[in-house]
Amino acid sequence: MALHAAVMTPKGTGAIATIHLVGDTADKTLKGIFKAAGLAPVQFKTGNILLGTIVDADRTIDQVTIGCEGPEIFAIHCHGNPLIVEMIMELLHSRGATLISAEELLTKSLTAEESLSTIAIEARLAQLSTKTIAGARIVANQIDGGLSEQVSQWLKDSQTMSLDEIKTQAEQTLRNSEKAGLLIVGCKAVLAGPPNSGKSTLLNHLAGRRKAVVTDVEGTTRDWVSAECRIGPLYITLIDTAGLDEKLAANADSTIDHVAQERTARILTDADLVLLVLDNTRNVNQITKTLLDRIADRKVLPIINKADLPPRLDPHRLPENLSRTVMISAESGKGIDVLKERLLEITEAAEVDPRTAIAFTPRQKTLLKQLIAAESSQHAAAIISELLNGQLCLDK
Ligand SMILES: Nc1nc2c(ncn2[C@@H]2O[C@H](COP(=O)(O)OP(=O)(O)O)[C@@H](O)[C@H]2O)c(=O)[nH]1
Ligand SMILES: [Mg+2]
Repeated sequence: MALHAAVMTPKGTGAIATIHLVGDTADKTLKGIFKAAGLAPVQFKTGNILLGTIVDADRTIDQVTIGCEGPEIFAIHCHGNPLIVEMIMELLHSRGATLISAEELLTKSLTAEESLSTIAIEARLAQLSTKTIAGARIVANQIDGGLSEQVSQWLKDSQTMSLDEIKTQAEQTLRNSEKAGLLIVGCKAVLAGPPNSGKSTLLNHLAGRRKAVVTDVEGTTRDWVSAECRIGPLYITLIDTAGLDEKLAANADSTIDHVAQERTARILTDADLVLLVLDNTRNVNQITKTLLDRIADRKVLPIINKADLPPRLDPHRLPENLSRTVMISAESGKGIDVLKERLLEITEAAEVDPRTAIAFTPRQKTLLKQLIAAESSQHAAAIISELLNGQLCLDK
């Protein structure tokens, strides 16, 4: 392979950053810019770790360790300051390395390994961006087991296994994939509800810091604010939207409100889960038809907030699909534990066995759907081999 360099650690400042230098001239290039500590001449032997400095002519850039991962693969571990990383990358570039992203570099080296199936390569790539430990376990299991194993089995048994059997398994895999996706890429939860019900207060409580503006003026949160939090095994992006208020939406003079409402509607469509925050001090009319329509086909967790104040909302008058409510006080934190439990229950994320087959890329999901719709065994066989060894598709 020609000489390539990539920063393997995520963007931002960490204590240490790792740069990979890969290619047939990597050894020679490194010898030109690395000065080993001590007197011994530099010997890059697979398995060795060397301590020294990266130098550009007379200028020392950083003290580093170099891991010799293979005859043509080196990992330079430098200090995490992005400026140092940039200087080393510039130096490597000036010595002939093409600078690429971690994903691109990994894809290059993985596709060069002929024994790896497309699913295995996808799993190795997905490991770079997995959001939770449970998700990482699931993805790691797909390299040899899980989906790789299931699809190989289909390929092997295509003569003995009936198409219906394969389709039933494919359907199950797709169902499991939805829950597992919440662990692999994270869960998007949208806070919705009438203005002033306490959405921003709840976001701040769950995120553990003050982020969304809390006021008692209706329609304060005109745009949206997001925050990350962990609940059990889940990594959740909470999105606080503009109150889904018909009065605001209908207000033709206020373009900002209108735009905010439109955006809210779009965010709602994308969400994995809606946290519907209702106000304990207002009657059931706070739930407007617009609001109901917008959350109609979504997974909804109904929350009654302001439990510390005298109640006016009769839970029995709520629509059937919103009847299993959780009472909380976002201000005092009362009931938040139950809310977290219900959230895990609704997403069913904790139930995913990491050994099961999971589709974790759009390519895999599309092919599984095609397989379920396949009309003949020949067509199915073609889809199955495409699934296992087809062209890698890097579009997210
Ligand atoms: N008593 C009480 N007040 C609350 C509670 N949660 C929020 N509030 C108040 O309700 C008002 C509206 O809250 P906010 O979070 O801005 O509502 P949003 O419009 O839904 O984002 C603020 O004055 C909050 O302090 C609660 O649990 N109890
Ligand atoms: Mg708000």
